[in-house]
Amino acid sequence: MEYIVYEQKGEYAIVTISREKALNALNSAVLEELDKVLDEVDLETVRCLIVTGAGQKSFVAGADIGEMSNLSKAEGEAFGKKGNDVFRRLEKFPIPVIAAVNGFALGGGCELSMSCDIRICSENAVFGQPEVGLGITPGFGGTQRLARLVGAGMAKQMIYTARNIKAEEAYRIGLVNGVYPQEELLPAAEKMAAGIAKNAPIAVRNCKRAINEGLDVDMDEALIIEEKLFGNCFETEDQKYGMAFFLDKNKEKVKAPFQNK
Ligand code: DAK
Repeated sequence: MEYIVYEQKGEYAIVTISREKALNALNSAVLEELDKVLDEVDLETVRCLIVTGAGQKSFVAGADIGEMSNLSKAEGEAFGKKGNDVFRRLEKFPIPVIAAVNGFALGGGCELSMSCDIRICSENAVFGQPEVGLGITPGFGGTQRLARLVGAGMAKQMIYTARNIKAEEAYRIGLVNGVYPQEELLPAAEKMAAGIAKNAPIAVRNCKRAINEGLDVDMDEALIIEEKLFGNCFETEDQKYGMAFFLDKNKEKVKAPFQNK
């Protein structure tokens, strides 16, 4: 692959968008490779994914404005679908995805981070949806995901004004869960990924589904979704082992890794 670097590190893996000379902007090739790399994730062994950008300046500075500038309506729609499909795939990816936002996350970059389960960022990170300044609307889910994450009022302010916000403000409004010095960002993401990876994988996956699917329906339906996914954990080896370990009075024992079974 030309623009994506994929590295598996034990039970988690890192996807790095690597198109540094254009601040990792998303052109069609990057979007296609991002889709392809998800096919390569070995879901038997990888329990958490980290998405980040190459370099110390930018996570993703948006969709590629050069490529988009001459699109016809039909081409614009096709480009939008390509982005939407891969972002949605990431959002519904069976395992948790952490965005380690290492700089600019503008337009499609902010939208990419919002399709991940968790966002943490470096101190120099900048978030924004500048699309209305370019004559378009956010097109990779920005109007929908930003409003769900930070509330409609704040999302509308950010989107209508096209004003960028810095890391601390992103933290204050709940867009990111933590802010780190640049050199500590990836280690923090890796530590979080490793922490997630050591929990029972079937239970973690079911939590992701329960939260995501539950947020799309009313509370009555949401609780039924939760019940089913809760029930689905029973009779797994990991549930039996996890509970038996807790009930075992011999606290000297070291907890064995969960088996994903
Ligand atoms: N696209 C293409 N190239 C980009 C880019 C982008 N989004 N952002 C930066 N670059 C390129 C620059 O052109 C420059 O290339 P060279 O001139 O060196 O060849 C290189 O990266 C370095 O950028 P700068 O020289 O501008 O660096 P600065 O530090 O001065 O400024 C900046 C950094 C991030 C503030 C600035 O580059 C900037 O404002 N970039 C654009 C940010 C932006 O507006 N992003 C949002 C794009 S709109 C759709 C679905 C989704 C979307 C659209 C349609 N459909 C449904 C159809 C999404 C839209 C967007 O994301």
